[in-house]
Amino acid sequence: MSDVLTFVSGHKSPDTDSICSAIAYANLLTQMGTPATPVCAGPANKETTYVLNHFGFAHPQIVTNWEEFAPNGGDLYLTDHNESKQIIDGYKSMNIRGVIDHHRIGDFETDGPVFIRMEPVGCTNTILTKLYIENNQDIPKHIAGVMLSAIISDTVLFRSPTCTETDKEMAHKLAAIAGVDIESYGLDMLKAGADISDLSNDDIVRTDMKEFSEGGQTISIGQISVMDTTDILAKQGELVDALESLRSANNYSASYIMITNILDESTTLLYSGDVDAVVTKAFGKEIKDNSVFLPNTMSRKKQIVPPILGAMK
Ligand SMILES: [Mn+2]
Repeated sequence: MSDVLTFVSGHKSPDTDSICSAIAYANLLTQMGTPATPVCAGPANKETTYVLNHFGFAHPQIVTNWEEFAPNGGDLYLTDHNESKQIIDGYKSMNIRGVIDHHRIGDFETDGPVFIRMEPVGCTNTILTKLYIENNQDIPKHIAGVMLSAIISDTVLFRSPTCTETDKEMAHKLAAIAGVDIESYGLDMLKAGADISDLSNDDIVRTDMKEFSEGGQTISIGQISVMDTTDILAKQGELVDALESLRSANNYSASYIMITNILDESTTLLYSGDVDAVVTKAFGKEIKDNSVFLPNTMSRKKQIVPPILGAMK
């Protein structure tokens, strides 16, 4: 046995797939002979908290800097991300051994050889389900529950354009193992995540925030999902002000927040920064008061990031 510690982590501003993929992959590595510990980059959001409580998991340990957390280094597997800006700070001191992801490849670079499994599916946990099956590993009931939750979350109960037949197929396998009714459990879970009643404007614009870079400029894009946009859009001006504070504090060229209505599958995109031309070019729609309404739009990865980065070029 080696005494190297092995960790699995999802991205900064963790979402349900990020935390549950770390739990599921750490368990798979452990079952296959490499004891591994899941960690996360920050506190679980409401949806993920609901999931962890429902299936009886403790909150994984939070790591904000690898050099401080593991001064002697260790092995690190990344799930649900690969871009350097989304990896927990100080990761250069760790030995990155693998990546399981379903996002675009950004600026990913390692010192040594690495196990990579990337597929253009709707959720990292879909790929992990396949890895369990390919390795003839049983999926424990409660692990299947959090894996299913992640697929429901990332595909918004199979409604997102990122959802593939493979996601549905793996979700149904997981539901059978977990003993969960996908529709009723899924709606309860999404409802728990869509409760924004106690969030400040600063919290709202930072929800599920990710950074992206293009042509030497960095932008942030957050996403908040709700079942009714009336209350949140009533304070659109205040939210744009909060975005501007976020943008200037971090020197971003722009900060965006997607306000996604899960039920009618639309997104209102708010932004700050001198990017009217970028937004107009990206979406070809009328912009008004730093916002643009995008029907049939739920996916940051597929429908927001590519047009915005494309328009920045
Ligand atoms: Mn994901």
